Amino acid sequence: MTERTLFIIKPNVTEKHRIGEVIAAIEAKGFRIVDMKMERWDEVRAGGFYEVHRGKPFYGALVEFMTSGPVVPIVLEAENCVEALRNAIGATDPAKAEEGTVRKRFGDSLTRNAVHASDSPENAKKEIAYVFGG
Ligand code: FUP
Repeated sequence: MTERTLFIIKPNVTEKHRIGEVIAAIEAKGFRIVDMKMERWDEVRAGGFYEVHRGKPFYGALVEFMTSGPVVPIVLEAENCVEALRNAIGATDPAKAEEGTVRKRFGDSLTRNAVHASDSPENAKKEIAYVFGG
């Protein structure tokens, strides 16, 4: 089934000027870009996005990282897009991600793990609405 998901290129990638490489990797795997922008998040915006993690030990560092530079949110479309993109980005911790995955290639640490991808079709809808409005 054709579905959509939210993909976000995080500040450690934008800082290293490797946005193009990440997008090329994703397009090469067959994901179609249907919307995209570059913006800087403040604490309220980043905190709201990661609301489910509020109170966890890594929450402060996560919000600090996500507000440290520009992010590039992208809406992607493909067959089975949510699960396929999760497979393409690899494990949350880049050190544990498989060879060839986006997080293995572009992640620097568990916090600075290069990209976000929605973890379910329901969350994809919510996150696209949160980030792109509507
Ligand atoms: P993921 O769905 O793979 O992005 O992972 P989570 O939703 O569990 O976590 C969201 C973000 O919090 C991760 F991208 C990185 C960060 N995180 C940590 O810094 N430490 C942890 O132990 C878990 C997550």
